[in-house]
Amino acid sequence: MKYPHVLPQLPYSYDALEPYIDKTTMEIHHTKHHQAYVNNLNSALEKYPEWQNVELEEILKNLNQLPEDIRTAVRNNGGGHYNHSLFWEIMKPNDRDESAVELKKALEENFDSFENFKNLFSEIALKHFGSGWAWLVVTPDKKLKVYSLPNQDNPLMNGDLPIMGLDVWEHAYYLKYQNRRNEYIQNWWNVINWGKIEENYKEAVIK
Ligand code: MN3
Repeated sequence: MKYPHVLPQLPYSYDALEPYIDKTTMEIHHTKHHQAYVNNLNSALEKYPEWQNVELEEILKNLNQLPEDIRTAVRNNGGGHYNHSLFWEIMKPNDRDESAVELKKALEENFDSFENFKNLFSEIALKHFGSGWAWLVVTPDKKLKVYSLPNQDNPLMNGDLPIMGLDVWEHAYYLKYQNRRNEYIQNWWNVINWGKIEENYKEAVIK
């Protein structure tokens, strides 16, 4: 993804993740929140042509090299654009297929069992204080790891590769779930696109 950044199309309709994620939330999240990150990222990069040809992934890995006056804007809005682009892709309606065999094997090896992984990820997402994301990442030594980060920060900024992320900003769930973040998290497991996450995993381990 490079400047000028554009809002990616959702790979499904706004109501496709019902009843777990409601249509209105999806529509506002995509057309208002994500669009705002895209617009603000473009305005930040507008006056620095030398950064316009750099892949967003590379920019996020090297934030300290950015001109200081746009560093925070790019961290927040570049992070927001990257995170949401990943988020839409790792969801899909009712994924009941038992694919992603390699990923699930790796999750079992790293977290003892698939259930343990789910519980750990859910707990980290639940306990994250304030706005942020829960992440499943591949570390430089090719291990799988789970942690949360504040705001729109991204594992790329830590040298890890994100393969799955859960948005726990209130804008992601408040209309339907209000303060019940745990219910949102538990329901979210019904709309995971395991095939896409496995694809991300395979790409990350060969990088
Ligand atoms: Mn969001």
